[in-house]
Amino acid sequence: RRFNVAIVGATGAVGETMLSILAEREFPIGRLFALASERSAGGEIDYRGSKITVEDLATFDPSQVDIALFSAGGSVSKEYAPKFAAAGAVVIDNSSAFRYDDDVPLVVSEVNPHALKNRPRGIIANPNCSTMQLMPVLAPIHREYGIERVNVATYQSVSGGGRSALEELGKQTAQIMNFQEIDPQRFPVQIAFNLIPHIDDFQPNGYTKEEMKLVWETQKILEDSSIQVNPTAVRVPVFYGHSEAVNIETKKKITPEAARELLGKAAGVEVVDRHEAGGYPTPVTHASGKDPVFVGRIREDFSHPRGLNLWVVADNIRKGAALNAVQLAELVAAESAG
Ligand code: A2P
Ligand code: 11C
Repeated sequence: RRFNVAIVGATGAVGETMLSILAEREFPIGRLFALASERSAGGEIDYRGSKITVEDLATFDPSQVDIALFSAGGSVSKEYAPKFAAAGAVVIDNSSAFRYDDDVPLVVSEVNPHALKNRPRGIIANPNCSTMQLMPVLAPIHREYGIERVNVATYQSVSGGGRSALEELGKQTAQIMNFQEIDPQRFPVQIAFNLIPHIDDFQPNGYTKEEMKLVWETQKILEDSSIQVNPTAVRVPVFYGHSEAVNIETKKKITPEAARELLGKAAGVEVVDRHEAGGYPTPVTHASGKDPVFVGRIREDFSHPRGLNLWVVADNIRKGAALNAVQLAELVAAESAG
């Protein structure tokens, strides 16, 4: 069986990667619809050598769509995802619009695929990139050793902020190298040659929403609200690939050797952990453009009897967004085959 697929936000950083991953993985597409705003309607995008005309989401008829992948921001999802679902499409939504609703499953393909079947609203949420890459690493450890607490500091690349954010890092870098004044637009302060401990909106408790997503989404995906998560989310001047310094406290002690062995067998995870120069993953040398979540610097936390340290790196646009969305589409497609 073939599926009519719509990409909402097809001209964006995530949308265009969704298209290339659908092609790479030879998703069984019948008709493909590339949707965006009125601004880019009428333009053309390339899919496996043929041209597809971008259509305006606002005037598009969703009744012909089987599976819709949304990545055009929360407000677009809030307005249009229910319309697509009502018209009969299964919606896979990459925004934070529905992630915390009890009747919307939040799914990482390797971790909780069973949750996707229970979708009374016809909407499945794709996790946020910073939580996404942690899950294939934490889930097997949680299953065997029980995770009580996670301390995580993120080092998030600018591509998480979309095309305009990528452009701002490029432009500011060139301006600073040429001794020109910069004028921050997309980020609150200068991002080139700087770090910004502020992603998404501040919450009443003093954390940012990006930090709270790590708490809410980890508990929902691992189906365990007793896991404590203590997050700090930082934007760094890297184009592609989020990195995370992670410290976990488990119920049963896990040694670095046991962690290396367990993670070596985990789906979607690649261990890169040699104690030598370059023997650890970085966004540029390992993650960018690749599918796995890379883990290195696995070592005992000698300040705690059951603590372990990890360094986790992945391509935030691929596993963190577009790849997982396509993997969820594959799971949905497999339902009608089985
Ligand atoms: P457009 O190119 O027409 O603005 P990014 O995250 O890289 O900034 O991309 C955002 C994506 O969401 C783009 O494809 C953008 O389309 C799309 N988008 C933004 N606002 C709307 C809207 N109101 N209706 C439809 N698509 C939208
Ligand atoms: C970032 N994580 O790196 C964000 C992007 O909740 O889907 C995705 C925001 C979200 O800026």
